[in-house]
Amino acid sequence: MDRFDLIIRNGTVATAADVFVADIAIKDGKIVQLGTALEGAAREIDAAGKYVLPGGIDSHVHISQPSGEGIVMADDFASGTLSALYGGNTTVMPFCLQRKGHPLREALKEYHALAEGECYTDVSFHLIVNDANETLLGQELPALVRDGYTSLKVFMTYDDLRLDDASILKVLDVARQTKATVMVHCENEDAIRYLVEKHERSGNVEPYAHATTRPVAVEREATHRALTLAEIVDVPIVIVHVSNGAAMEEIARARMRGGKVVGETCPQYLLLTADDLKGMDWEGAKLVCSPPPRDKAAQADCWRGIEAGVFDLFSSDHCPFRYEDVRGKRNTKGLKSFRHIPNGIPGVETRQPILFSEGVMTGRISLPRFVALTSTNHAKTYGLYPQKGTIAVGADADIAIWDPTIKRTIRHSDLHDGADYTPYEGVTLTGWPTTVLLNGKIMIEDGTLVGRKGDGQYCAASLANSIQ
Ligand code: DUC
Ligand code: ZN
Ligand code: ZN
Repeated sequence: MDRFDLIIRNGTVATAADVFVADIAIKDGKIVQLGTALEGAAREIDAAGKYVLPGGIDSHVHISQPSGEGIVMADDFASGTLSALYGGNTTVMPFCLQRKGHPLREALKEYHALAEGECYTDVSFHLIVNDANETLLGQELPALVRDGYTSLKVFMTYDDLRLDDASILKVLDVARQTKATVMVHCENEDAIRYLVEKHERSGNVEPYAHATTRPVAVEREATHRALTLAEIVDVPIVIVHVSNGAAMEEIARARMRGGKVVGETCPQYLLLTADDLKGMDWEGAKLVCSPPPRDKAAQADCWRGIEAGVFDLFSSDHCPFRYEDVRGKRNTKGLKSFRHIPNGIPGVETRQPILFSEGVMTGRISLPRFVALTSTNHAKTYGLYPQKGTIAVGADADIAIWDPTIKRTIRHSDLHDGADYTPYEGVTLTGWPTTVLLNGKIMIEDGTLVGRKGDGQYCAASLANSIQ
């Protein structure tokens, strides 16, 4: 009888703290020993010359989320998690959306049913609070937090999703009492609506108008307001998908006042600009997401935020819609206005390779900082650490082995999501994950899928590791 199920030998192991050469021994899905010249496994993987990293955790993805009327998200749990796996991820965190007037438990039951037996990575759920009624706030949310749903998102934009400030204050208050983590989408809906109506009146309805009707000022103001509300309630807050330097400054200022703020940015704010939404007939719709990409200066600011620690999380905000599909980006409700283009772009598979190539390989960030931004901080922020997000004795054996020498050009035909395009077509990156283990099981081996649908499981979050 072998002592171990598997040894990963001689890899360069990186955690959020250290880089060291070691063997990793795995037994019953867990990491059980780190050392040199370990022996006694049924199987071995030679990782010499490779980086051995904690599996990526993408804590901001949208899968099978009900969208507007006639609109269908391009990924279900099978395609979304398969794409994530190929991108070196072992856990993703999608959002379970409350329907107005309905309990969250009802949506959760349906969401679990969609995920059950379908996943290639582990999953843990955030909640979206869409109807902050007394029953939800007083009874349902506290019980859900106890049951492992410890994070929730609120929106300051979108007519059918936004909460007003009074409701956000109530949600933050429940979060303070229950130690739940609140994520906020910061854009000022009234200002956006004013600009949208003005644009439409003047016949300015092309996809590029999506960017000009959601300028930096609407994000900056809402970011400031969300941070202020959290300060008043005295509770930590996560500002998601930050796109520019002005919103970053708000985060930095709130921290200087003593606020506990987690900042998140995404690949689109490093690689795309608003100009990419211009021209090409309706093709700009492919890049419509909110907040929109900005300009080169904002890209440089976001890089600075990644390097200097304004951002703790680098997530994809994978929110895929097909382009050649009236249920996707071509949905204009017969009016041909940017206003009806579903917001969101795919990116769960390319998130880590983009930051690895553009961040680590260029020397902008260290390997431990990469691990922190793509895995460890996600587990710590959302109650999955140290079971997930690190390479340590006792942790789940969720591991991605990266070959830093592979140079590959992104083509959507090589990706595994359910969309029909990638915003990053033609971008060449150096360094890709080649082998991925989930709970000790080899899922992808040298680029080939060997794991099965259903190998990924649901993981409840734990308040024991909450950021509060
Ligand atoms: N917010 C997100 O977080 N994702 C996609 C669309 C949106 O508005
Ligand atoms: Zn959002
Ligand atoms: Zn999102």
